[in-house]
Amino acid sequence: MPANLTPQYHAAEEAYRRAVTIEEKIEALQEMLAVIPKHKGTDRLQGDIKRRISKLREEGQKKARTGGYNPFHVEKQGAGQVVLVGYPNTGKSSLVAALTRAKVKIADYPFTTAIPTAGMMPYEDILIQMVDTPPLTPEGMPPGLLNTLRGGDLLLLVVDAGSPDCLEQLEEMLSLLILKKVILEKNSGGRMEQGDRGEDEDRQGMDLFGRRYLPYLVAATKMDLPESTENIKIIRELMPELPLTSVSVEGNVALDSLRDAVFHALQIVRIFTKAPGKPPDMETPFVLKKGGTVLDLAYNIHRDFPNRLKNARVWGSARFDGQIVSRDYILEDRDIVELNV
Ligand SMILES: Nc1nc2c(ncn2[C@@H]2O[C@H](COP(=O)(O)OP(=O)(O)O)[C@@H](O)[C@H]2O)c(=O)[nH]1
Ligand SMILES: [Mg+2]
Repeated sequence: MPANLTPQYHAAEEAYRRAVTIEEKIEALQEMLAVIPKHKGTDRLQGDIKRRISKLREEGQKKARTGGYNPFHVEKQGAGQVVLVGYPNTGKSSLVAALTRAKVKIADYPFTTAIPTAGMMPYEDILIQMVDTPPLTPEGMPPGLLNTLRGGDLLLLVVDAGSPDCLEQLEEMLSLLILKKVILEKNSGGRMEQGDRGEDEDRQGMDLFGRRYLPYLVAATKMDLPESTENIKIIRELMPELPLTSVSVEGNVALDSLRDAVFHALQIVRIFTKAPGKPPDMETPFVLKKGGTVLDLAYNIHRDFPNRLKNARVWGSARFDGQIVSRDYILEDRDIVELNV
């Protein structure tokens, strides 16, 4: 029986997809449950929503019990977590506000942002989490911030292109990160192949001490300011390898290039699934790390799916449409996969 879901239901589901906190998620799920058409065809879906609500409640209670509320821990949401980092007044909060719909404080005096604040950035068919953070200073970073940085999937180093200290700040920031043992990935920017990694960097993206390499990008903002072009030209000459995108929130300059750069640097692929004999669901892709296989996709859908998996067919990267592939077939961005059990 078809579910015949209503526009109200889809709106609530969209709110759920965008929800960041546990409270917001529960609220959206309750709304979904309230507006879902009540008939046999939606029984399973109703059950699934109820289960998700009770799981989130448990999660919330556990957090409350342990009393472990840590404002510097930002729960991951969406297809990847991007943590912005930079000196005061460089335009971090403005950037997060322009790229997402998050309400962040923007002011021309420093230290307006006291704790990390997340928002979701729509990118084509996925949402990417952008985390605004309190600033670095020449003396160091606020306690707690280091964990936020290390926990991210991608660091976005923000510099004020209009400031005469632009180059200095960038160099200081890179040194501070090295000092704090935040190890930036060489050849960042997402165009890297396995073989391009440095000798001391093994295949799991760890260094010899087991520290994770963090992919990073640099965003130079305020390109509308007079000295910005000259400042960035100098940086590009001195550091030709730097994965740098220059933008301006004023006038919306090159924000789309930054969105693209962020997506590529996250090194993820979007996979659409289809049921046998049905058209694919092209609305909500599954997101895998680049290099992810059919088996990874099956795991993502359900933990014991891989056991039941007989074969898979792929449209997109396969030699021909609907080609039957093995479990270790590496999927490409925007592949459509049919999993047969
Ligand atoms: N001209 C110009 N000013 C900007 C731009 N982005 C931010 N600002 C201004 O820079 C100041 C600091 O911005 P904010 O986002 O609070 O910086 P944060 O401290 O790094 O979060 C504010 O006065 C913003 O209006 C930009 O692209 N162009
Ligand atoms: Mg700020």
